[in-house]
Amino acid sequence: MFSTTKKSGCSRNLTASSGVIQSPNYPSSYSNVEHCVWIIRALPGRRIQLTFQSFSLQSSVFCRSDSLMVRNGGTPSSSLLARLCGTRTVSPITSTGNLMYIEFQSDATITGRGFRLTWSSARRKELL
Ligand SMILES: [Ca+2]
Repeated sequence: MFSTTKKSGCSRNLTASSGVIQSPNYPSSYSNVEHCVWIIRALPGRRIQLTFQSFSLQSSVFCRSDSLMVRNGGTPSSSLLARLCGTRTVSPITSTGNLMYIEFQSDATITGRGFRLTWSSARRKELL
């Protein structure tokens, strides 16, 4: 049941039980004016965990310039689990349900190396 459906550009719908998400061109720097959305859809009753191997985006106040946003659900209006930028160690992020909406954006100047993460889904108790 592995499938990856291409949306536009770097955006993807992900329905496998695990996988890798990385910024465009990683491990080289991402470009200016990127916009990628990854929607992870796990099986009902499962939850999703992201584990970051590396994270380095342009740093900015409130991550207004470049950002990675992780939402607890499958839409852009789902509640925000994390808004990330800068160069940092990111702790694992876990959803409460079987959907996760991940959005990467960069503005018109200054890029960074980007990020790489692995995601996996498991029955609720297995991740806790
Ligand atoms: Ca930037």
